[in-house]
Amino acid sequence: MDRMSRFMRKGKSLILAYDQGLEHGPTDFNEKNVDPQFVLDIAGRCKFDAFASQKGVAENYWRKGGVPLILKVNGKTALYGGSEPLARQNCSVKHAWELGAAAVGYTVYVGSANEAEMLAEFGRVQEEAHALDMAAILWAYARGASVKNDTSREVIAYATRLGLELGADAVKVKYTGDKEGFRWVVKAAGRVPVYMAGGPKTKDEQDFLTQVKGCMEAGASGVAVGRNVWQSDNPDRTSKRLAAIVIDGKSVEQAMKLQ
Ligand code: FBP
Repeated sequence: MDRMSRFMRKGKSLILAYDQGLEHGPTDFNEKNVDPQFVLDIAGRCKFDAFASQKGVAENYWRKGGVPLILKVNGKTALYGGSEPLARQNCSVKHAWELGAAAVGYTVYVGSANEAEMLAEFGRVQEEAHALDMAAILWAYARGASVKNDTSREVIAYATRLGLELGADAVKVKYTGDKEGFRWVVKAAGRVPVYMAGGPKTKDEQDFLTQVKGCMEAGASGVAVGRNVWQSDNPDRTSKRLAAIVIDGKSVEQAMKLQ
């Protein structure tokens, strides 16, 4: 089995991200989704292709044999107030492998004054992951004072290109906001699958699904989303609609009819 087929269906992936407890803190959570079990249950029940979390959540809640795990091996908090983010490794690739993860995830803040450290660290993580037959997924987010527009087509295409240059098995980026721009973003990654990150929950679910449809039509290989699913009033219905668009290629109108 090749590294990516562990969490791809019909060449696409629907990934549920739940590392926001570290990245943003509990401010993203309510009484229900503050409980990792609530979110892990959505991932299993709604047949997500993978669940992405930090190691503590995985060690305490995730079990082998369920939804495949993508273990984030670096991260930082939102309490850091400076403009040049740095997220250092906090978990070894070997530990991710021992836990049973199918892949490791690593964030590089492209354009940050600290990017060199993250680029070097990702280089090691990628080699270690491949030696253990695990995929290495790059979260490539443009950040820092030098980055004027973090969702411009040029900047995001640079981020996906890094996925190819650095040997990532997939690269996850923010949406440019337009299908045409995202086509270039996908093209810049060559053969490396591109996933769209969700972002804050939209007021209207249809707006979110329209973004997802736009990135899929532009050639993306899936989405890795969190808040738009587990903050939804009806996470099961949102997940079903997402899968219809991402995996089955349905239109937004067709997806919105699903209950
Ligand atoms: P969301 O769909 O909730 O935005 O999650 C995607 C994600 O990449 C998470 O894995 C991560 O915690 C978060 O976005 C980081 O977002 P940001 O760096 O923009 O605060």
